[in-house]
Amino acid sequence: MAMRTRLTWQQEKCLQNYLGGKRFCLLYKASVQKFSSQNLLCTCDSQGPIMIVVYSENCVIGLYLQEGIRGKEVSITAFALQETGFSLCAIGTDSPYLLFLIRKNSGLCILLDEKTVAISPGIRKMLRLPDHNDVTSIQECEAFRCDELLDERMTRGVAVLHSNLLQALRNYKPYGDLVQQTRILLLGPTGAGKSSFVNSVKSVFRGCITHQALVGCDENGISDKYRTYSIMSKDNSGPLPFVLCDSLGLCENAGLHTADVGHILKGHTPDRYEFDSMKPITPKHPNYIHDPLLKDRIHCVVFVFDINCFELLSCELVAKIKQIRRDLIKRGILHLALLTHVDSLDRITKADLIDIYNYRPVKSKLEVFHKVFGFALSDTLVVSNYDSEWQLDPVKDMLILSALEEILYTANEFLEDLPLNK
Ligand SMILES: Nc1nc2c(ncn2[C@@H]2O[C@H](COP(=O)(O)OP(=O)(O)OP(=O)(O)O)[C@@H](O)[C@H]2O)c(=O)[nH]1
Ligand SMILES: [Mg+2]
Repeated sequence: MAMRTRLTWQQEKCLQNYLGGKRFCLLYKASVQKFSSQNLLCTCDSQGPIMIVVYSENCVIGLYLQEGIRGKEVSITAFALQETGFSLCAIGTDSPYLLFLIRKNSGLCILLDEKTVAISPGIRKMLRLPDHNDVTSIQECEAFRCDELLDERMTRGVAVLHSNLLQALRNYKPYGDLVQQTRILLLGPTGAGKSSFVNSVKSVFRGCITHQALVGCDENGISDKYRTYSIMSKDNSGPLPFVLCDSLGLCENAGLHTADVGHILKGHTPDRYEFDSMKPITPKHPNYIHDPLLKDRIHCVVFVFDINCFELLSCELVAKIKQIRRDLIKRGILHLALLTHVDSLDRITKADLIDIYNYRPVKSKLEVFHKVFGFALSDTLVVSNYDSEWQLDPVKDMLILSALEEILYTANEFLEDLPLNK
């Protein structure tokens, strides 16, 4: 029967993060392989980095041995997981074998055969453990091999996917050559990451980080103009066949006017139009596009939300967004949702980003999002925008490109579905 760890999912995630992106493979479990130091040491010998975890009634105490269990001295880090949090302390170098023997002046000693762990007052203090007893009884002990979360095979897989996506998007063409560029409108609450998504897409195609669209934090919103962004490909072969349209954020009372959304959708709003939250654009505006063509219209709308904050939006704003969505449905305009800031989810690691749609907290966020806004799970995309990075990251790129691929194919479905006489 396969052994299962006693670590909870949260504890495992916490350790993964604190120990620098590790994946744990359970090698030894005292209740299965006997409470025997000999058994533990034989099982873990020469296996690479090792984590030993002992479970007592009140807390989980552990040791991390970066150089693993071998015949020579290795550096040892102790940690404690308690309800109040995580604490870590380096306890110096020692032979891993000596950790299991009683010694004078030793800081920490696991007496597995006696089912006890002895911890000196100094180390107890650093680990923020209660100091009423130096010896703690052990209920269970487990030892894990610590593998890199992003191993070579995964990194290679990401690189292949990344280059396939980039190629697919470079070959993308608007359906039936009806337009030269499909137009994607980004709508969403202030600070959701609309302009950052524009920058992220630009960065991926350009091959370096760019900050063309202004981003930042301001409760009144950063973007105040309607901006349409073409994306240049790295080889200077001209603009890519899609345009990202960035807008003023949606707010309860101020922000983008609902009537302005209608004007943008129909193609009346010119690039760089300065929004007025109180007054939507009128045909009297000098740059108003009076007879918009199919190329001026919006072919797909993307509602952008911060994955950490959509549950905190006011009822008024949720109602406003739902109203815009109903309007889109009435007009037959296809739309998707894009959840940003996924990198800021508690305890998320780079490896979780690779398989983000199967990452447990994201799955539950998507279900809540579906309940609040009614988007189908398959119409809800997840990205981590470039925020403060200076270098591209293949994993982030992969998420941005897969979201973009979905968006562009949705725009093509809209074009394909247009009545022929239009
Ligand atoms: N960590 C992280 N930060 C992000 C992400 N997307 C955006 N940000 C940050 O969130 C803040 C708001 O992002 P913007 O792109 O300006 O948001 P916006 O939707 O354009 O906001 P307005 O123009 O004000 O409506 C900025 O500080 C960004 O750097 C993301 O995916 N992850
Ligand atoms: Mg913006």
